[in-house]
Order: sequence, then C-alpha cells, then structure tokens
Amino acid sequence: MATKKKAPTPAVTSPKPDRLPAETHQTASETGSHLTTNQGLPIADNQNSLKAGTRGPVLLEDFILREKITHFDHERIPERVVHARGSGAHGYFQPYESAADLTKAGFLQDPKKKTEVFVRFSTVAGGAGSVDLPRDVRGFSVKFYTEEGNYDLVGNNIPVFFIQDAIKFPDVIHAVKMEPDRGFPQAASAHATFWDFISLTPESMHMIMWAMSDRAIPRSYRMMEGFGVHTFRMINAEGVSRFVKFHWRPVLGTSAVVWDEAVKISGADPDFHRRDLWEAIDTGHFPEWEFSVQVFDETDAASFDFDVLDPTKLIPEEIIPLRPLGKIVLNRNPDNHFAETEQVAFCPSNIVPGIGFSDDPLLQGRLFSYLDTQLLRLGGPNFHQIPVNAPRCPMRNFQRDGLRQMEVPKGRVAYEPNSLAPEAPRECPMHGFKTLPEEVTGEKIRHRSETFADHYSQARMFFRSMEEPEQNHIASALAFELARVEFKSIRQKMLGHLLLIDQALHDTVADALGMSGQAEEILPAIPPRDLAVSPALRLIGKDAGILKGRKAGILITDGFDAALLASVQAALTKEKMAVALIAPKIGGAVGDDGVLLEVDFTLSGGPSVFFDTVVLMPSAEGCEMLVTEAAAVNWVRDAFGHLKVIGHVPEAQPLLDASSVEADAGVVAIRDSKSTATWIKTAKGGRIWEREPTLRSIG
Ligand code: HDE
Repeated sequence: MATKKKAPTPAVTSPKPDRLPAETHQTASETGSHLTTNQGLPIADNQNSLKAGTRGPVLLEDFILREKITHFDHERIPERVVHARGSGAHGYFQPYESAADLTKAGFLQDPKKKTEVFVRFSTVAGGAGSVDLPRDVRGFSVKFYTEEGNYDLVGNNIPVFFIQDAIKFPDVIHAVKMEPDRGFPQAASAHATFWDFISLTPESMHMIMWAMSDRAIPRSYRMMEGFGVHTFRMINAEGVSRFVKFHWRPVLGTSAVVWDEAVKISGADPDFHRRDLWEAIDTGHFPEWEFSVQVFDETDAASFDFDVLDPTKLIPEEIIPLRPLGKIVLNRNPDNHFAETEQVAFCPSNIVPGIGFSDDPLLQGRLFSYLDTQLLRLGGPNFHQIPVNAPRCPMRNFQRDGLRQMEVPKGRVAYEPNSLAPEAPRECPMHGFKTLPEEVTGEKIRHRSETFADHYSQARMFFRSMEEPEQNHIASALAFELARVEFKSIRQKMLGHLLLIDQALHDTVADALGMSGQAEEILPAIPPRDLAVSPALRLIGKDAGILKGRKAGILITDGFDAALLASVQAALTKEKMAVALIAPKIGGAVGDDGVLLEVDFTLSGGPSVFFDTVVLMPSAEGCEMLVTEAAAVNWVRDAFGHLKVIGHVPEAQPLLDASSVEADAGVVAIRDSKSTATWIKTAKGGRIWEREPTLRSIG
C-alpha cells in the first residue's frame, strides 16, 4: 500500500494568530471591567494557553491555565442522594393574622411582618440532570429566615410516605433509583427493583395510590400542594402544645398533566417545570401558596382510627379542617443556580421556638440524616456560612475552625462558661429553644407499634375518594408500571395488594395486564376497613377554574386574520394568561393586513403539550398546507388527546378533520369576540374529561 507523504508544515503568516477576530472579541478597554485570576491578577489573554512557540507544547508554567482548569475540574459537588434535581426561588412569608393562640413562633405573630424564604422544589428519584416530568413525588422545601433562626419545613407534594421507619429509607431509595448493575432506569419507578420492594412492603400501599395518581405528574410547581407529612407540634407562650399537620395550597389551584403529555413533555422540554417557575417569576407572575395547619390535640389523636405518628396516614380535612396561617409569595429568581439552589441545605432539625417534633420514627430519623448528608455534600461543618444557608438573624457561638471556615472569629475565648469575655454570648433561658417536656417510658425494643398495622384502609379511602377519570389514571399507571416488571411473581403479589385495596381496581389492572385470576393471596395484618371518602383529596375540581398563570398556544399561518388574533390575545391577556404564537416558520407569519408577526415557536419546537389550551387560527391556504404536515396534525391530535379545549377559526376545519378531532363541548369555533368569550369560558372549565373514554382504554 502506498504511503502518503507528510504535508509540510505551513508557515504562519497571520500577524496576530493568537487573537480572535476583532469584531467578536471585546477587551477591558471597551467594557471597563478586567478579567482576573482568583488572586486578582489581571489577565491579558483568555483565549490562548502559554506555549513554546505558536504550534509548540503547552508549558507547565501556565499558572493561569492551571488555575482555570483546576477550578473547572472541581465545579461539581456530590449531588443530593435523593431530590437531586431541583428548582429554587426566593420570596417571603406573611401571616394573615397572629397565631399566638397556637404558637409563640415569632414569624407567625404579626400580619405586618414579612419573613424572607427560599423554596426548593424537586423530583426524588432522578439525578440532577434528569427530566422534570417523570412519575415521581415532588419535594417542597421551605427555609424561613426568621428572627429566631432558620426554620426549615422540608415537605413533599404528597401527604404520606412509603415507609414508617427511617431504617427503611435507604432500601426504598435503592429500590427506586437506577438498578446498580445496569445503571438504569433513570428517574423512573417502572422497573423490577422498585416493585419488588413495594410488593414486599404493605405499609407503602397508601403512598403507592398517591404516586400512581396524577399528583405525581404535576402541571407546574406553581400548581402543586405541599405537605409537612409528619405530625409536628405547635407550642404557645403559655406552654400549651397541640399537634399540627402542615399544608401548602397553591393560589393558582392544584393541577396535573395527563400521562401521555408527561411523556411527550419530557422529550420536548426536560426543563418544563424549572422553566415554568423561572418564567413566571421573571415576568412578575409571582406564585403564591397558602400556609395552613390542621390542629388537633391528644384527645383528637386518640379518637382517630390510625396513629398520628404513622407517616403513611393522613387526617382527612373533613375530620380536621385546615386553618390558614399566612401565605408565601415567590418573587425573585436565584442569581445563581449552583450557589443557591444547589447549595441550599435543608434540615428538618432547623426549628424555632414555638414549633416542635413528634415521635414519628420517620421524622426522628430525618432529624439525623439531613445534617449528616450536608456535611458530605457541602464539604464540612461550616455550610451554614454559605449565603443561602446563613441565618439572617445574629449567629453567635463558640464553634470554631473546620473546613471552609469563611469567618474570622476574634478573641482568645472559644468556650463557655468563661470569665474572660464578659461580652461573649450566653445561653438564654427566657427565649432560647426548649424541647417540650414529655414523659417517655418503655422498653428498649425494635418493634413496630401495633397501631401502625393497618396498611390498606387509607389506601382504599384515597382510591375511592377519586373521581372516575382519576381512578382510571391510577389503574392505567399501575398497569403501565407493572407491565415493565419482567417478573410475574412481583406482578402477582402486587395484584394481591390491589385486591385488598379495591376489588374493581384490582380487576381493571389484572385485566389490563392480562393476568385476571392470578393475584397472590396476601394476608393483611389488619383487614382493611371502609372509611368515609374524602372529596378534599381529589384533584379534579381543585384547578381553580381560572386561566391565570396558564398558557395558551395559538397556531397561525400566513394570511391569518390579524384583527381576530389581536382580539383573542387581548382577551387572554385580560385573563392573565400567557400566550405563545406558533407558526410553521420561526421567522413569523404575515397576517391578512400584510404585517409580519414574530412568533415564539415552530410546530415541532412548541408542541401543544406546552399549552393548557390551544387556538387554531390558520388562513384557508395555510390550513391546506398544514393538513399535509405531520407536525401540525400531531399538534392538534395531541391537544385533543390530552383533553384540551380547542378554539378554532372556521378555516381550520380541514386540520381538525385531518387530526381526527370529533366535535365535542371542548371544540369551540371562534369567529368574533362573542365566540371568543365562549371559548374562554369553556377553557376555564379545564380538561374535557368526558372525551377520555372515547380515546383511551386502561393499560
Ligand atoms: Fe428526605 N432527604 N429523607 N424526605 N427529603 C433528603 O437531604 C431522608 C423524607 C425531602 O430541596 C436528603 O439535603 C431520610 C420525607 C425533601 O434540598 C437526605 C428520610 C420527606 C428533600 C434525606 C427521608 C422528605 C429531601 C438528600 C426517611 C417529606 C430535598 C439531600 C427518614 C416530608 C431537600 C438532602 C432539598 C432530601 C433523607 C424521608 C422530603 C438524604 C433518611 C418523609 C423535599 O438527607
């Protein structure tokens, strides 16, 4: 084989080979701000490393290159072992009125006083780079920077949990995370190890009903409820203690997407929730939640047919109603995702006087775990000095040194009691935190209380409280997830559990799996009872009936009716709804008035899954082109399949036909302002649930 001759090295002819083209490259003389190393040394050249000759090897001497690359190599810290993917925002909490009868917590006394908060929403199972819309529980963590220290309420969007004892947490998390040999699936519970663990853990059944419900695929972080999950205490100035359960209620209503939408959104925009939160705050539409408590005392607790220390149980609002205490408003995006959202360290043990823990064994374990994890994640005991974690009130003690000490404590006294530093801080029996004195007796024992043994009654209550479409979605989710489990024995066991929860649910799932009559018999520790249903648990009906905070997508083509579009946009803006324009080309579309209108998305870049409701406003010619375009047909078909209200001009009829859209109450013709108003009224009603059985079967 002939060998090619090596080409001679070309001579460098450019007079300035080390410079970027002048037109794309600014220097400090133009911007007035010079780049430096971490030591403050001004940098002359940020484009080229130090080399022996322009084409020669890079020199070890290049301390600027080494500093930059070394810092880059160390940019990541260990991601959270759970809840790794999150989105945060700053805001404030403000009480509606004094809650002094209930608690002495300073931030709950004065309706005029705002307390700064930082909130982080998260998924649980996926890594930091995973998608926003898997089927999963969502974290809802709030750090209140109160004048009495930081108070962290580290909750979820589901009011119960998978397990009753902290010792099981590593197991449930290992089961749901990527399987250790193969490293998949990422951010998904639909796999063998998760269902293997669950099928052997009856206490999970109530949580499983929630996790398979639409709660696990929220429409937006802004439209998600939050729960403290455990029973906590509130203690007033007289020392009277009551039990509480914490709730967050979104002002925009609670809302979910449908599963097929979640799947498509995950591909089209993995950052769907993060973007949604960011954009809402960025455009001044500040999300808001009402903070409430269910208050009950020992006598109430004794009257419940479950143990209030059991985190797999909830107290129906029909039994203990919510008492609103105040609101949080998120009004500022982080300046830096890493510095704030990644480094924020929540610890359920961060508490203030007036709030206390209960003996819930899951909570007790959490009181240890979070501080421990932050030590690893944030590299030492001084993480409270990171700005997002630092208390806003004075922080004084004699703790010293340690990795990443950022402060310079003064003086020779670092102990207490002392006589050498009379100005130094001292304990404060008057205002200091005091644990509620409680009598504790009992054997040292590893044993679950018998009062925790009813694993099915509340699971049944939750399922039976749902509206029919919600029940169907739970059945569908179970059928989907279990069909992804390759071990028949696990599916059979799960069918056995479902049989104990609800016969009809079992029958539907067994039928969808093609496994009727194959349920493994499971003997419950306590036979499930029929509890009163709790309509407050439903999602349908909780979506506020408003369009505020939601998003409409309007599809246009060249020749669209410019006047009608303007009036539709004005009507939606009046409803405080965000509007996006979609056209076949990102350059825009020219209206019948000859004016080019810029648009936000193309059909593939802005699929209809991004929007709560859609309007089809093509011209007749534009529609002729759209019917031949798969992206357009899918756009409309998906909007219909996802049960959305569709507004359309008469010219769009061929596109509706091509997309197999059957006229129903949710398909509304728009010709003028009157019919626009009808469409808006229909859209306020939310999804067209009656459409669903005509489109999808369970499975
Ligand atoms: Fe967590 N959990 N958890 N958890 N959890 C963490 O702490 C843990 C539990 C929750 O936005 C970790 O800082 C144990 C219940 C949220 O930064 C870790 C147990 C609830 C977040 C940890 C539980 C939660 C976490 C991982 C069983 C709802 C995200 C990183 C005893 C009430 C916080 C970190 C954020 C994070 C441990 C159970 C909510 C490992 C041991 C129940 C929202 O410490």
